[in-house]
Amino acid sequence: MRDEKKMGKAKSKSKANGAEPEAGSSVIAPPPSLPLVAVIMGSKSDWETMRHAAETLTRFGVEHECRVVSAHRTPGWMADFAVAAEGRGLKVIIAGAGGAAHLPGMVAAHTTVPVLGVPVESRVLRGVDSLLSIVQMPAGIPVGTLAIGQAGATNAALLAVAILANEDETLRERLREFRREQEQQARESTLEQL
Ligand code: RP5
Repeated sequence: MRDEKKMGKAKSKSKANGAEPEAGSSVIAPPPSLPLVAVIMGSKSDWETMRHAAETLTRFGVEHECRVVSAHRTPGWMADFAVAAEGRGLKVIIAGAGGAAHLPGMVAAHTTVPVLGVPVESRVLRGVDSLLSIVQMPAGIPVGTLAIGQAGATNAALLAVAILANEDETLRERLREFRREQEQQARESTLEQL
């Protein structure tokens, strides 16, 4: 969070659009406000998974943007996005991709902003291909790889919040509160008596 007033506004909406960038666009347009986290994905078809990252960031009031950026279909635009990330003030990039999931690794190769990779469940191989593509980075270019699918997307956002919370005590307290609520729900769970 940059400041509390700004965060208050951000709680209600993200800059989620899931929209394709304009063909041939090589300039990253300045956003109306400054997102701290980017949620990017290789295809619009990844949104059903990646929306869980966006929803979690919204829950914590973290300014973020959501974009389709493809390592294969928009390689030049992907490189422009990654190179511009630090200068735009992004602190974490969450990148989801499926199949030959090169997006997280290729983005990480172009920036020192931390990249968290979410393997999207692919149709043919159920996301195992995505997982192996993302997790097996060569030493020197790290991608923090999460679980396949919704859990990975949610946890990527929670990790992004934890990273930002290192510099933001308000956000740290929201994380603690989230854990308390989660624990309470688990402890209060009741099961059908057989
Ligand atoms: C990857 O290819 C995307 O991340 C997506 O998971 C997968 C399939 O893309 P579509 O064919 O559904 O656009 O680049």
